[in-house]
Amino acid sequence: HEADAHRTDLMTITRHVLNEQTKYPESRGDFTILLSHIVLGCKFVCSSVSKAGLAKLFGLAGETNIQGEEQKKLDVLSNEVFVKALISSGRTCILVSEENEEAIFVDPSKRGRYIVVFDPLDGSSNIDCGVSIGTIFGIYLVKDEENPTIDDVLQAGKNLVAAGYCMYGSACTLVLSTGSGVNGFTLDPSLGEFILTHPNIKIPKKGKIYSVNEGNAKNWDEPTTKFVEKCKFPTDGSPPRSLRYIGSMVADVHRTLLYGGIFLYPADKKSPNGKLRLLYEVFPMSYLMEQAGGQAFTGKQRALDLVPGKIHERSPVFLGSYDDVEEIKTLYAAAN
Ligand code: AHM
Ligand code: MG
Repeated sequence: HEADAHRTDLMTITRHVLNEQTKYPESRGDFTILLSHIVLGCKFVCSSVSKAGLAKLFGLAGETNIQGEEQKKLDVLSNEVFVKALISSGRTCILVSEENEEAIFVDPSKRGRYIVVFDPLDGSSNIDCGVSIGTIFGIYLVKDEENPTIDDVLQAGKNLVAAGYCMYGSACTLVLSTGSGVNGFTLDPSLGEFILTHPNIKIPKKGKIYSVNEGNAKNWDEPTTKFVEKCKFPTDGSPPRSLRYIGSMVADVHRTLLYGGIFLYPADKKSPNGKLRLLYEVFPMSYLMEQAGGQAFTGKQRALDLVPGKIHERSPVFLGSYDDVEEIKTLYAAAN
């Protein structure tokens, strides 16, 4: 009976967000409109990614097509689609993309209240072998809509009003938080709609998996080295943990969120700030982790407390199950 209700009473992402927004009587539907443009970008990328293997055959990327136009690489194309969709929503004022060196200030005629920071296609080194990749995004509000400045973007992660990612994997999954928990939606390709499939995601308090690029171990600091050593050779009688590392942040974080565990991209001697970017990688994922009951730590502080000094700033990050992140915090506290 209940299953039947689910089949006929579909909770789409738009319906879900509209429901959430009724909590705010002053809401004007702007956020819902903004989100529908982000969703459009995700659907476009999803469809392109699924055809990536056919690119050579049909000249979809990196080649000249029949009309003699140079075809664009998937990450460049995805970026263009997101930028255009976000501007045309009429709800944004500043955009920061991993693909653009400078922030984009939206023309006053199309301006709105929201700032969107995003990585249109993260993990793009995985495209050619068909491994999961994703889009990551965070949303802030501008202080003064008439006068947006770069300082509006350089806000602490805790000021985000929403964050999410879309994973182009065995299914296309969009995970979103607007500040009251985390929900997961799966694209039904026959409907072209994201349907609520993972309501109110909570990360297990403690996990059995760690996820890190161990090829960098030679250059790690002591707390990271000790933590990973403990994962492999526990001294408290617990069984060793499993290692899973895809090298695609969205996929590694998605698994961590659903199964529990910890994802690490630490600092090392060669990259003292780690690799991942604060605004559109570390912040959105940290926000989702906290909203799901987990934690995110930089090695020095709560990740969401950081205030970026520049838009493409990097930071080390340790995020995932509450207890697992607590362990790494203890190791850093002992080292200082
Ligand atoms: P990218 O933005 O150039 O794709 O790099 C980000 C990716 C993340 O998805 C992933 O977590 C990380 O790089 C993996 O890095 P590494 O290959 O050093 O392990
Ligand atoms: Mg990236």
